[in-house]
Amino acid sequence: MNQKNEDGYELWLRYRRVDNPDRLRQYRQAISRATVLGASETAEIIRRELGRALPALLDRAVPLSEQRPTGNALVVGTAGDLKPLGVSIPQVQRQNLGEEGFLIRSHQAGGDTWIVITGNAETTLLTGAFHFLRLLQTHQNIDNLNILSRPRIRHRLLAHWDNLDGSIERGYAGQSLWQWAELPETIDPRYHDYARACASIGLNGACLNNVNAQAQSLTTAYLEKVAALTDVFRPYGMRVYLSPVFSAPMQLGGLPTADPRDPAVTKWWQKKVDEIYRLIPDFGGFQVKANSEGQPGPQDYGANHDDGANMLAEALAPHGGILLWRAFVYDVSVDQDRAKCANKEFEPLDGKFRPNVLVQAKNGPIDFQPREPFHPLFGAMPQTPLALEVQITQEYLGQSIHLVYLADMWKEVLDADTYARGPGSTVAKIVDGSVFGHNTSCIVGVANTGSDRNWCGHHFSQANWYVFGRLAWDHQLSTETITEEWVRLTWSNDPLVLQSIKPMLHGSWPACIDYMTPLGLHHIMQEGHHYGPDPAFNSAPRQDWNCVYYHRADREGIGFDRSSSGSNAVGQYHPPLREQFGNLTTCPEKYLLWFHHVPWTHRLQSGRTLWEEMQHRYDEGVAFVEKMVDIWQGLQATIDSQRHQHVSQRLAQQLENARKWREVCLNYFGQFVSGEDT
Ligand code: GCW
Repeated sequence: MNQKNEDGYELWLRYRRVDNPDRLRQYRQAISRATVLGASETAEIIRRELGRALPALLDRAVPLSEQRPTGNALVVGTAGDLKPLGVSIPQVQRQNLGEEGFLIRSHQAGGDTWIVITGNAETTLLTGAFHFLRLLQTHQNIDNLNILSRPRIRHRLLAHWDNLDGSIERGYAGQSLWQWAELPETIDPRYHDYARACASIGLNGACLNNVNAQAQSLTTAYLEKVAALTDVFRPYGMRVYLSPVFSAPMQLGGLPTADPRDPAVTKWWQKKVDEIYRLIPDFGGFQVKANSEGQPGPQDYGANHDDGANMLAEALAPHGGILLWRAFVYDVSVDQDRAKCANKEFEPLDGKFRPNVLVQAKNGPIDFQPREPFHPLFGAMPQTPLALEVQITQEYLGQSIHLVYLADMWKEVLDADTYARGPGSTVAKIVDGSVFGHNTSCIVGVANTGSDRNWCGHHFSQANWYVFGRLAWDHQLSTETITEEWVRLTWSNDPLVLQSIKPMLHGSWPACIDYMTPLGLHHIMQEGHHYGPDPAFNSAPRQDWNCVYYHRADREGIGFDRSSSGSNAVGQYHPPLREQFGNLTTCPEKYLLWFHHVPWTHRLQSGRTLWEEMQHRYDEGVAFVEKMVDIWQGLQATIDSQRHQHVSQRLAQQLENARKWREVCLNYFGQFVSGEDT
């Protein structure tokens, strides 16, 4: 079978003819025509999407109209618009849908059956339409539909670390999508495709510029460009956010200070925010990195995070904007253990933030490592809504060269029990607001998109964008469900493809941990670019930028002692976790070297000594990449050669890199291990 070549631009929206004859028959029977009610731009987008998808999937014409259909049909409209057609959505159900939910329901209209997609706003109809198309793309039964779905988290954002010169910090898929030089006059058609892709997986916001921000992004000229992008995104239900630099009042306003307690500074921000809302009435808000890695912030003036955050939040509040204040801070004067810094700075501020402030923490306390225990800030600030930030772009996980599927990593974090209000206080439930009763919530994914034709560099990195959106919408979905969807949508519904790719995806993250940083090791990547291994590195300007700071290997053993006899970072977790993590014998082995300095001869559950186990893990990690190479080879005849070759080349590189990781790490750590330890 020779498949037509594909370049990956279509992502998971490929709309190939349904190649299951029974399903095709069912779909053709159920959808003889389609009606999209409403005259808005969004309704037009839905019409375009259905006009593109249905004839392609069903391989025949599907007439589209704005009229009451005859025959079996797909009907899309808000509850209000459906009424004249005799479709009434009960009040309770409408309430249940909330602002963003959609309902897909089979409806008897005389002798005909309609499949009705509805919701309270037009953008929710778009999400519902994409959901329905996904059912067809993945060959699901569409008889007797009754699907009500609403997001568990209110703000679901991609954060772009894009600089105004077009480069992307930690971007591995080309240049920024935003053509600042051409905006606002020229609208790159790709902006529509970007918003469409985001909408299709339920995302509703994008922060356009790097958190290491430039003041220029707040100038009127740039705001006009941002407004033009917003005009494109709006009908897709996507809001726009910006990262302001805290010192902007000095750089742009010529003020002598950016002290948040100075009335002139407050005034400057108010005027700036008012200007933003004049140009962009539905502007989402700000995401701020302050007093972190050299960025300016309130502490430069003896003020604190709450002063800075509240000043900006007050400017945004009258317009309905939110303020995401990042908790990624690690000032050595706060604590010698970087993992403890954020809690030490932020916990005392709980209760001091304005209602539209969300404190944003990364999934773990260090920095997007292949695996980290959850960030102890989740559960430590009951009075403050906390936003969760994960990194879709694979800064520390092989960038766009390694196939590493992040679904299970995020799920592990979301499902982690913080015990903040007893058992069941998972990170997911803290983030969605349900544990502490907050009515605002947010999840942020650092984007992996760029100007590469396939958007993400690696065809398989698209899966991480996809799964981020799906989990942001519903963190209760199983990763198996999402994986199955993505493979069917992106590759094929062919059972051989499914059976081959699903285990590759689910095995790829554990394998990456094993060949890079097994058993709780972390941050032993090369300085700066963070790509390869460099466990010996010890010449950074700060201790906690050195790899030796993190692994602490010596003649006795290896690992960072964060138990109560060490840095006591375990003390930042609620019981029973602090005891569990703090005790060498009860600490889950996946976090062993994160929390303990462990003797080389310590025996693990496998019966192997630590050193034997480390060697075993590195071997296992490499072996899995070898397996992926084989599995992929077996799909040569089933996958189009363009994408097949692209992935093959990257897998070959990944294998070479994984072997390198094993060689470098085992050689280096092996020096500390004496004959008797092995
Ligand atoms: O992981 C580190 C990255 C920086 C990044 C920083 C942050 C945007 O290496 O490139 O800066 O985190 O999250 O602020």
